[in-house]
Amino acid sequence: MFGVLATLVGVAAGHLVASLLNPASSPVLAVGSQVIDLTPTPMKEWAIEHFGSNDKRVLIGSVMGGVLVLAAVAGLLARRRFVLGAALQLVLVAVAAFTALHRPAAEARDVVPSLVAAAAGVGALWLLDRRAAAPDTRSATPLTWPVTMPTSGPQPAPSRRGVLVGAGALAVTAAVMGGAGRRIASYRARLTDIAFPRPAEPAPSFPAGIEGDFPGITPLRVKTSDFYRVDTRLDVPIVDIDSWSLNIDGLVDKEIELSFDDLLQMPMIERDVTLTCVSNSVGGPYVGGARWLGVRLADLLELAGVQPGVDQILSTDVDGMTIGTPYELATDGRDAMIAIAMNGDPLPREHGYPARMVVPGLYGFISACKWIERITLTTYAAQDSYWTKRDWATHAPIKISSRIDTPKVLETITAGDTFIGGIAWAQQHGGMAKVQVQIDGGPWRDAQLGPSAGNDYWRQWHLPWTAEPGSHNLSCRVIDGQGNTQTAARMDPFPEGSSGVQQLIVKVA
Ligand SMILES: Nc1nc2c(c(=O)[nH]1)N[C@H]1C(S)=C(S)[C@@H](COP(=O)(O)O)O[C@H]1N2
Ligand SMILES: [Mo]
Repeated sequence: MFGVLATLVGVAAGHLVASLLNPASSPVLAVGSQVIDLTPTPMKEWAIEHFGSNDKRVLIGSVMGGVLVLAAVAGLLARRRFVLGAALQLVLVAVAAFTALHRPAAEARDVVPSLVAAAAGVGALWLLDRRAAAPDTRSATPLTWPVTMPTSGPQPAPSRRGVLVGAGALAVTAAVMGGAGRRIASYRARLTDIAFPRPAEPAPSFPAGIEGDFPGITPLRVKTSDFYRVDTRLDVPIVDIDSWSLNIDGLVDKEIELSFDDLLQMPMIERDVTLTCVSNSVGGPYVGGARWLGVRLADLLELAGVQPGVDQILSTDVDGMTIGTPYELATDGRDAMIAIAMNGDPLPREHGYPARMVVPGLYGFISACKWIERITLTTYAAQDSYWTKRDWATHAPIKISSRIDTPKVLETITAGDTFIGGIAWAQQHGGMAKVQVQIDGGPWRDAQLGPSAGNDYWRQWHLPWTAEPGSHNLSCRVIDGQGNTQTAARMDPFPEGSSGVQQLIVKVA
């Protein structure tokens, strides 16, 4: 109990100090991030599949749980010998300090929150321990000066009241510090207003989706706040737009450094692009459509002058995370860009503020570097990126796929006239020709397609259906403009993206 409370005080103090310096150096977050990086790929896959977007909360919860169990042990040890308990606490903090200092972009001052956590934790433990050992002033004989502690005979009972008051005060302190830390971090995370230039190449006007007429189908443009998020971070980096810059280096004629204002001066393109995660299983949620505004990657590379022999564009984010993009694919004429706005607003922190890469047709893990700070022209032989080190593919074009949004898995619907509907996407250039639906293993029937927002964007579809009572098996598949049909051959997301055809069972009553 004491150990747990003292540790909470320490962790909260560390979190508060970290929110002022660098939120990622908070002891819990540092350890949590380290756990993410060390988790073997199959286990990560399993976590994403079972906890979905809750995977981070589950992780933080387990790290905290583990720490608190050790903290309780520290508390018990401290009751016997204070030094032992304090030592165990210090070991815990040392682990946090070590991980905070070993993050890719760590600075020396990242150790400060852990030091504060250590001081506060051990201090709290000492206070509680002393209270517990202090004689109860109410039941003791009136104090006389000088106080003579009995050297033999029955020891006075420790003051229960003193312990409770001390524990309560510490609990309140921990809660206040923890809460303040969160508040400060989110206050510092608010975005500055940016006046965006008019795009030199605006996107065509965006068609109205069919979601209004066919409720349950994913909106043609996903609300920014509903857009899926996948990254290795527990927090979001707080980037100061005035000191941020985008650097281009490696095998280039001259190194380039551009401030955010420099970027704003360049010609902007605006594009509707569908982003997909390689970890998405067939029918899964990690795919979204948005309108992006940014500078063409080709224009930026031209400023630097790319030398012969380059086959990888290695992007580095503000914390040293790396993503490798195949050079020949990113520069084959597709609208690869460094985006600074999403659906007309600055990129939200979660999606890469102040700038990120967007490359149509490539999975996010080999293209969509958020919080980007450096673009290095290099080779796969010379440099490995984060996921390549974890054995994921280097060349992974998005596989054509489709999803049934409505009816839902295991949903019970009423018999009669209804519809089946969803979303589908094909690779760039080819575009999309058809979506087909199969009911109870019958013939594949052509669905009606929603409006097109270009070849780099997904498309809605629906098929009228007269649902007979009973249980039904529904599937869908997409056929692209070059005649390729979405394969039924099942593949897991690792190492280059899932394939197969979604099958779901619905009940009609
Ligand atoms: N810096 C950084 N960029 C990143 C990632 C990351 O972990 N760190 N994750 C990538 C992955 S796997 C995907 S699918 C996309 C997701 O982008 P979103 O979160 O904006 O949807 O971002 C990519 N960019
Ligand atoms: Mo991803």
